[in-house]
Amino acid sequence: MNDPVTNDPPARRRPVEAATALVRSLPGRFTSPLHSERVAAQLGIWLGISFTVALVTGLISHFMQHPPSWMLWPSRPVNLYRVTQGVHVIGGLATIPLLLAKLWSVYPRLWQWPPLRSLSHAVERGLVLLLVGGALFQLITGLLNISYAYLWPFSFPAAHYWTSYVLYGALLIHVVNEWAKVRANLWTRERVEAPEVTRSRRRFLGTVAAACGLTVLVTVGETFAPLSKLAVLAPRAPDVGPQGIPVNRTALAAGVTETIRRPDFRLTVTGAVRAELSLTLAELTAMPQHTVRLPISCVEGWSAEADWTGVRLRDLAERAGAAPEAVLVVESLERSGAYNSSEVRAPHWNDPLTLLALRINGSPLDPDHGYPLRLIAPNRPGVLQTKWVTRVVVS
Ligand SMILES: Nc1nc2c(c(=O)[nH]1)N[C@H]1C(S)=C(S)[C@@H](COP(=O)(O)O)O[C@H]1N2
Ligand SMILES: [Mo]
Repeated sequence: MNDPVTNDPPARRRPVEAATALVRSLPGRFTSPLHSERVAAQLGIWLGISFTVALVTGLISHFMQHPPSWMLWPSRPVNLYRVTQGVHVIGGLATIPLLLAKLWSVYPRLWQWPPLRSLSHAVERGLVLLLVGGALFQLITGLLNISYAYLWPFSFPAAHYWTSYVLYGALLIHVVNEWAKVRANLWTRERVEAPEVTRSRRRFLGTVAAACGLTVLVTVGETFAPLSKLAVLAPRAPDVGPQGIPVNRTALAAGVTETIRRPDFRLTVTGAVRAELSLTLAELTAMPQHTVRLPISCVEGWSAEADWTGVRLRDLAERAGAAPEAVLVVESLERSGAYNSSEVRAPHWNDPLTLLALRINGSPLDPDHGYPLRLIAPNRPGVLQTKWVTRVVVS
């Protein structure tokens, strides 16, 4: 029949109609029982847990590195940051297979027809877009960042931090929106499922769990030494590097190969002190030496333990007459670079485990580990364990 208005022959409208019909029929084509609300709800619960853990451990890391003035992080337990950051990074990696499985289980809904039914439907879909985009952004940039592939012009920590709020906000609203489905699928018993559907659902979820477990198994050795041989996918092995400890920034990259060897090297303690100190290496070595076993716990998830020997930061601060609640800024010979100084607040510098170390595992520090002097403190991100230390400013 020709168009009643234009009297055009029907062939002219056919491509549009055919496309509409195709898209309309798409959801019906995804016949796998794994594209079900039940699978989506089960994976959703696990994703909700893992994103919550990532948010909490991520905020711990952020606020340890950028504490507001009233916030005082404890220096114990010694391994706390090592654990929270290991959980953050390795848990994040294990979330990748989980997220892919979830996206696969729900992707037929991308072809919902009509795409937007109402304003509230549009808002709901926009929210899902934000959720999926945010989750992919966090996991992909996080993975690239720990692999040292900085493929973007922005600051990763800032982007990762702010995106986490957007993502978690979208996640909370999503959970509220979907809660009825979760309850209907997971907590009400009257739903009967054909036995073969149950079997294939369990097999699928088992495969996803195995993929997550395998991800942990081949990376956890970067912080858990007994499994270091299995850490084939970890960007850093905990025992590969000069003196058996990994290095991120070398002395060469930091531009300090000349300055660290200058015979006029001094450690100065200055600022709000009774008596400024200016100490040679020989004078530092003549002070009481202490040996502590502490890890370097990098924000990238790897960590490595060593025996460090040197002078207590507390002894230096007391000798200079710093107030017990003072804030110390430890400065490096490295001229530029985001990590060339770090703040040490009272709980950390008063801890007898906090040293300016001269030796690692019995030998003088390798230039790449901070020769002649480096900061090492308990429960502290690696980025704050300043290497090539030359000055302590008290305020
Ligand atoms: N001056 C300075 N100190 C620094 C860094 C840096 O770039 N410059 N990197 C930090 C980071 S990110 C880590 S994880 C540790 C690593 O110490 P290591 O190289 O001895 O293992 O050093 C920290 N100290
Ligand atoms: Mo680091």
